[in-house]
Parts: sequence; C-alpha cells; structure tokens
Amino acid sequence: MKVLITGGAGFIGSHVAEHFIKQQHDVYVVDNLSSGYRANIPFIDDDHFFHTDIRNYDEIESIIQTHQFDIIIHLAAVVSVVDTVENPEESNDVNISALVHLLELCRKHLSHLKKFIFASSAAVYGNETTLPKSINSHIQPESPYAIQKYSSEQYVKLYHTLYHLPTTSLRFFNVYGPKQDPQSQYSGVLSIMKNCFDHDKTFTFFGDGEQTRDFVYVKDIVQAVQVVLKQQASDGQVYNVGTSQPTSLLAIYKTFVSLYQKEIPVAFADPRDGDVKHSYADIEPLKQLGFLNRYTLQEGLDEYLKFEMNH
Ligand code: UD2
Repeated sequence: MKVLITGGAGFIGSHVAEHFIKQQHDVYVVDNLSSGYRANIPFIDDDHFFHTDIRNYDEIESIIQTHQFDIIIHLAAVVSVVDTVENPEESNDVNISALVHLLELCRKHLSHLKKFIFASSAAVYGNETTLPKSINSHIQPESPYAIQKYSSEQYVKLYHTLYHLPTTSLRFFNVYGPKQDPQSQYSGVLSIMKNCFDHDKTFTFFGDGEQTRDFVYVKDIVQAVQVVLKQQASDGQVYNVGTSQPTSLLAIYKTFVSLYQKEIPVAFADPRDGDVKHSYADIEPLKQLGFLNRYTLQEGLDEYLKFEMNH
C-alpha cells in the first residue's frame, strides 16, 4: 500500500516510517526538517522524500494527486508547546489550517483512502486533576498547542461524520525512545535525563520529583497506529495512547541508576509554571481494539539505551 507520513523525519514519524518500510509498503515522507532530521530516515530514498512544508498547499496537492495514497499518517506540526506560546498565529496555520487543507485534499482526491491518522496529545486535558485521563474527561487546553491539537482532532472527527473519511485521532501521552532530541529544556524529560547520564551532567528535578507521567515507548505508539489501521471500528474515534501506568520521575531516576550502574549529581528547582502533578491514561478503548503494551518501562528504557549505544 502507498503510505504518506507527514513529519516522517521526526522522532515519532521516523519510527512509524521504519515500521511501514519493514512491512514492505511504499512509504513517502513529507517533512520541512524544522524539528526532524533527514538522517532519521536513511531507509527512505530521495524519490520518496519531499523536503517541503505542509503549508505549501500547491505542492502538497500535487503530491496527493500524483501518488493517490491509501494511508496518511499526519504527524507534521509545531511540536513545542513553548513555540506555540511564542507564535500562536503561525502555529495555528501549521497545526490547524494545514491539517484542514490536508483533509480537504483527501476529500477531493482520495476517494479510496483507507485511513487518515492524526497525532493529538494528552495536552488537551491540561491541569484538570481527574485520573486516569479518559476520552470522556474534561478538556482544558492551557496553551495554543493544546487548543490546536483539540481543534484539529475535532476537525478530523467531523470529516468522518460529514464526509465519511476513515479518520482516527490518537492522543499520545509522554512518548520516549531512540531519536528523541534532548536539546532543549522542554524536550521529553527522559531524553534529558538520559543525556545527563551519558555526559555525567547534573539532572534537575523541577519540583520534588514525585510528579508522575504515563511514559510510553515509541514502538508502542507504532503499534497503536497499526492497531487502528486494521480496525474499521476506529473510524471517527479518538483514543488515548499510553500505558495506563503512572511513574514518578524519582522512580525513573532509580531505573536509570540501575541500568547505567552509576549515580549522577541531581538538583531540585521550583516546579515549572502550570506543571501537571500527575497524569496517566485510560487506554481501555484502545485495548478493546486489540492493543496491548509490548514494552514495560524497564524494557523500553533498556532498548532505548542499547539503541543509542549502537548508533
Ligand atoms: C508533555 C509534553 C508537552 C505537552 C504536555 C501535556 C513532551 C516533551 N512534552 O509535557 O508537549 O503535550 O505533556 O500535558 O512530551 N522535568 C524535570 N526536569 C527536566 C525536564 C522536565 O523535572 O529537566 C519535569 C517536568 O517539570 C514535568 C515532567 O518532568 O513535571 C515531565 O516533563 P516533560 O516536559 O517531559 O513532559 P510534560 O508531561 O510536562
């Protein structure tokens, strides 16, 4: 099948692309390389790689018309919450307008489309304290990013209701794994902690370290994509993707200590403004489709560390 992955050179996109390549699909990637890297996808040749922005509407239309994709996985976005706070208007164009444009192109040109998957985020739940976060939990967007993800998933759903496009949205919780970029203080905390262990740098806990997150290994995200692809019952639906296990940062730190067989210096600073204290996902609806987490945190971290050592 012909698969298009927007944002396919990014952290999550590159794993999704690799999965489809291994399954012998014909995989195309659109990426402007603003946060992804061409080197993340050496298995995609230049004929299958479009170095362009999803806001280049004419070019995107021509790609869609020419290639007649069976599956589209839409991961391209302004992925940093901080960037959306600094640039609400521009990020709105990327995260909402370009998505609506892509959906329109599917409606106009891809009558045989088998699935359109959109990457949403646990950010839509904001600081509301009810746990676990379920699809029916209160939505409380607290950044342009969260508003954009929520609006987009509603568009994605509406295109199923109004135009019968086979669309599904996935709300990712805290994803970690190989190729996650640790460069900014707003990168995923596990990539930052790993970087500190690799270079014997001080890791700073924002707050007391007792905060919990639902850390999900990137290959389980790939599996969730595969599960919803196979299940028509997922059309028009939104699913959480996590592990349904909350883990504290202090517990993660201890796991790193045992995996690396060493300690590193740590510090404690004030909690980040607006930081959520606890978060984990209700993933029952996804399990009912056949999803089962393949990686415990220990297994995911173990594979993550080994991968990075070998590359
Ligand atoms: C995640 C997403 C964010 C948004 C949000 C929605 C990532 C990187 N961020 O933010 O985009 O979707 O979920 O709820 O996926 N921390 C430290 N030290 C550090 C870095 C972080 O203590 O050096 C703490 C941080 O204050 C937070 C926890 O670690 O309490 C997790 O931080 P994060 O940025 O990895 O993820 P989160 O859940 O805040």
